[in-house]
Amino acid sequence: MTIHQNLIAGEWTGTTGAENINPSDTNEVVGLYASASVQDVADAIAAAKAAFPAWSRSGILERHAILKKAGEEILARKDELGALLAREEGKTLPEAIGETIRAAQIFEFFAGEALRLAGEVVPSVRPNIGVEITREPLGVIGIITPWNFPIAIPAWKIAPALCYGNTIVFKPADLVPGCSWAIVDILHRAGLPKGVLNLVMGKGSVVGQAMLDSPVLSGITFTGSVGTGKRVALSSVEHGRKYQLEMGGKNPMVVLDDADLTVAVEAAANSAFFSTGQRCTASSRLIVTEGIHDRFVAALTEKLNTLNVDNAIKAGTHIGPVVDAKQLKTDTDYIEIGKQEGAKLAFGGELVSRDTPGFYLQPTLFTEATNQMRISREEIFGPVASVIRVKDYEEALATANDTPFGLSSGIATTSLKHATHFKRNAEAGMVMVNLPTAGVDFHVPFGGRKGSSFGPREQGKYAAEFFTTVKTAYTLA
Ligand code: UN1
Repeated sequence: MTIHQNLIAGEWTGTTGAENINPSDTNEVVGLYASASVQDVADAIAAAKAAFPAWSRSGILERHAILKKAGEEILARKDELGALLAREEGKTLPEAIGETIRAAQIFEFFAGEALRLAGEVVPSVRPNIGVEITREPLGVIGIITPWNFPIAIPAWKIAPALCYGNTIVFKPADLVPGCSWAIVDILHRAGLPKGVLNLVMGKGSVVGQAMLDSPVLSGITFTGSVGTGKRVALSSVEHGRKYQLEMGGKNPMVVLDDADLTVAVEAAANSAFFSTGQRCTASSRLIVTEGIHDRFVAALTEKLNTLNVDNAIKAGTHIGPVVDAKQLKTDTDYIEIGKQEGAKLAFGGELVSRDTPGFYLQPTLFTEATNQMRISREEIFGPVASVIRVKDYEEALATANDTPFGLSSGIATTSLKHATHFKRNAEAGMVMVNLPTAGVDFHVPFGGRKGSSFGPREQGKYAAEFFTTVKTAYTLA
């Protein structure tokens, strides 16, 4: 099997690596991907540093053209890249193709942004002085991405980093290097000068750690676990660099008595179980007022009965496998914890076997849960959700906000009054009314509050906040 190599200073390199295994069929090796050493990371960082002066002053038309070309190629290859994504991560094929299209749209968006870079000219408070406020590229950016969005998250960090003139050392999750390798290959062939984008695949403990230890990086943008996020933060404080963290969620979906039951059930099922619940925007706390509680549970359970858990690339699969054995163990451990805590297992909870050997777990729903149980407080990151019964809207809102996290918060209601109040008072970075908590647009800010996120928002024009640094220049007329 040929090895997919790392890209360092414009050269493909690396002779040893690791197998990328398909979670829908553990007999299938999706590909062999190089593992970078600490020295490789040092070389990548040096290459990105050397490439920075020229790239940070590159013409906006050059940046526009490369980003546009990359977006076009990703879009043209959406079926092939979507299938690769489904095979390496376990998302269903339609979800995987959708995510690939989204990655293409992100490149297209930032291709446009490259042509819209602008500053401000304002008068000074002193006579005969002009003030210019401009944004300059930050420098060499470390990008560390998670396994659950193998193409969209790399796209939404790489595209703005390049658009605003930064150079990059990029470490994708070692579980899913395939789509990341493809994006880097596409950008390399689209004409990025050497050293502007460096790919270092491999383990967090080696590659990620070497990035955190580097005093050269001007910023690190990270999406992943709370534990690793903390280490990114601590190392960044030590080195005095900018950092941006997107971490966990324990997102609530409130269902009020006046909700349209079909809308509520669709939103809850999507939020909790699509993408196998492996989204930081997934909803795992369904907070339901007592007047609709029993009807909602009955309708949601009926819906869960219709969802097929199977091989991600098989037509008709609604929920793919869990990503690997370790995550599956976390999920099943939490199911046991939920039972021991006294929540009632209303649906699922069992492993299932299919034609191909994979990590298949039924969508799992608990009822009679309280917001104090561990299954309601800790992020599980699997197809496991619980229903928490509450008296009224006020208790629902208080329960929704009673969490260490604050990424996305949803409500199903037909009341304008409650929807309006919830939008204002939900302690979350994103609020969804009659919509799933997950599945966001690519052109508007993404991010959360409290333990979910730190630093400026990602995506859309708000991405400039992290990837640039502001300069204020005064000139005597
Ligand atoms: C989405 O819900 O569309 O890791 C995106 C995650 C998030 C992305 C969610 N950063 O799940």
